[in-house]
Amino acid sequence: MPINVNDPEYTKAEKEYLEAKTPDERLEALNRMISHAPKHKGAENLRQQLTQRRKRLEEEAERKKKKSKGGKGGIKKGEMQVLIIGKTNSGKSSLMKSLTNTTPKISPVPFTTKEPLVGVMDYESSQIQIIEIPAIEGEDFEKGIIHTADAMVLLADKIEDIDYIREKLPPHGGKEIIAVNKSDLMTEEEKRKLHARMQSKKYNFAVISSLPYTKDNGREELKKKIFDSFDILRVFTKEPGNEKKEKPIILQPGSSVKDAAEKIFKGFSGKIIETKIWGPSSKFGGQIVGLNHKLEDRDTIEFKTK
Ligand SMILES: Nc1nc2c(ncn2[C@@H]2O[C@H](COP(=O)(O)OP(=O)(O)O)[C@@H](O)[C@H]2O)c(=O)[nH]1
Ligand SMILES: [Mg+2]
Repeated sequence: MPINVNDPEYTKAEKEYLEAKTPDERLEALNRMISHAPKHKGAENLRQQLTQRRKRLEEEAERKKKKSKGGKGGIKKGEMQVLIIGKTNSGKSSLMKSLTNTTPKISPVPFTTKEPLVGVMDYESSQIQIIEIPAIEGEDFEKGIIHTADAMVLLADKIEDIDYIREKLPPHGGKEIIAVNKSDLMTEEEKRKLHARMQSKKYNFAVISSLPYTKDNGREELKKKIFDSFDILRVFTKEPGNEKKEKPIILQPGSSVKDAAEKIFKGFSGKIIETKIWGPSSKFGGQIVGLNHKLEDRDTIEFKTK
């Protein structure tokens, strides 16, 4: 027979246990129930039930962990990595489809995306890795990847959801871009008000529609904001007599010719006998510079080697 527990801490923990959205939350609440469960003999059964439940939850968590480690393997972090984070049905998969080379399943059924989905967005001759992670309020949401991402698009179809998402995020060093989706369902007046509110909050934001056929949908602006959130230098390289390579190498701002060479492979800078440079950091096209020359975005370098 269930016994009545009067401890308010226990009742609170039980309520949170029942309402928990993720296994972690559930386990945490259960641990508090256990610590506030009555200690007397009459409650022995209850205590036993609770600890058994905990064992099951822990085993389940362990199994999940193994599953996510095996099979698909981890996600290899791209040089520029951006996450799409939001509640279910906010349009994450639709946005993923319109920004990248992926064809995710799009559906009004809640929690359709159960695993992170990785795609690539080509922008300004850079490849940006974009990852849709499962809905933030669902049980497939995993915080881990947020710690190391370079930037994240917080996607909402209601302005109220933005604070909810931000509160759920663990501490991170990535840039946040706020995107309010489904602007095709808003009137001009609503859009104007939304812009004003976002500006007054000083958000870095874009108002978008992810539906492919919508015009004036804010997606180009969002792409630019994603790209601009990376403080990077793109430097093109070429060999004497050849065209420059299509893909730039990506460097930190303030990098030198030597840094660029070492990025190509370690020790390469030692083999260079002459460097010519074209673009923003050069006084004139084909200027000969030393290894300490500071590069700028969109420079082209030509290395002559031994
Ligand atoms: N009107 C409108 N509907 C959208 C937009 N983006 C997504 N949807 C719809 O919202 C539902 C959920 O989309 P989905 O991309 O699967 O959302 P997710 O759960 O966040 O990945 C689908 O029915 C989409 O067609 C948009 O910009 N405008
Ligand atoms: Mg989805």
